[in-house]
Amino acid sequence: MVVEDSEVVPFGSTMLGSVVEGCCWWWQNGRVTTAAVVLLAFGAVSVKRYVARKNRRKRWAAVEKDVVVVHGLGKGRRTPNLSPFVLTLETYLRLAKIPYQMDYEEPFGPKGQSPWITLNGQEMGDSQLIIQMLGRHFGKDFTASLTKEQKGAARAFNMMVTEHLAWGFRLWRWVENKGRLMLQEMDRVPFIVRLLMPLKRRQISKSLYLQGIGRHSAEEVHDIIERDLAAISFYLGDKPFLMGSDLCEVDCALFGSLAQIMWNYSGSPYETMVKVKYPNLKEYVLRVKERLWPDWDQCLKRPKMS
Ligand SMILES: N[C@@H](CCC(=O)N[C@@H](CS)C(=O)NCC(=O)O)C(=O)O
Repeated sequence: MVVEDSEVVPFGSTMLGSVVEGCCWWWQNGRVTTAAVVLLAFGAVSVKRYVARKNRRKRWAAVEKDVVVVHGLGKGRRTPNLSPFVLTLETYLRLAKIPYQMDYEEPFGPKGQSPWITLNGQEMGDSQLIIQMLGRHFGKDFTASLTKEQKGAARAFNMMVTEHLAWGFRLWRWVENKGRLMLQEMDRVPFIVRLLMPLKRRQISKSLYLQGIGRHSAEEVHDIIERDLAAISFYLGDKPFLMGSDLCEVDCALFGSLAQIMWNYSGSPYETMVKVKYPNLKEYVLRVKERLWPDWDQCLKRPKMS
């Protein structure tokens, strides 16, 4: 078959042809320039971030002596913080009457977690280690008047809350609820946070699996966690606070976690456990809140997310 000249469309004049030609031109003439521009942009962003980081540190180091700067994740709509660990630390600072200020600009610190603090220019991570260090630094020990047996129980409950219950609660928040309620409870959700949610969920699911709790069915986990909550409820009984009539360090950890359940876990089985099945836990949370957080509502204002 003879093809008429007019039917032959030169490759270069088709859309695909133009793209291919453009790419060839770029490969021959432009790739070095493009690489240089990308490198320069990357370098400029890195320098800008480095300078901003240095300036923040200068600002935090210049804070008044013995005032703790707490770096944490942002506030929630119904709790001053959505992280049980940040809430624990803030509650402790209030109990110990240690002056502090919050910072939400850089939530992840030397251990890659939230919270962390700057005190007199020194940085430190992990809420429990921070509480121990602050206790020594400021000469505060709220367990001093407890018997050895009570001290043992306080330590055991503290570990149960921070190293066991916390995993169960995390599983509900990130896997069972897929982080949806948490996003709703944040006042402002930066686009980047939404974008990275699936990645974070996968990362947390992996850590839950490695820890072990992520290998159980949801029903099994609910049962395991209920046993913890029941144990705390039985031990608390009619006492105002976990170890008796006075607040101590373990109450901060317990409050930090249970407050999340009270206000940020609507519709979870844990909400029913705390509010209905073991109501002394709910009353306990309200009691601690009343004692240490008289300004709770003011602390919810102007939520700020990093
Ligand atoms: N043991 C730590 C746990 C802190 C923690 O798990 N923080 C969470 C926020 S609630 C976090 O930073 N997660 C990010 C991550 O681990 O990558 C503490 O007591 O401070």
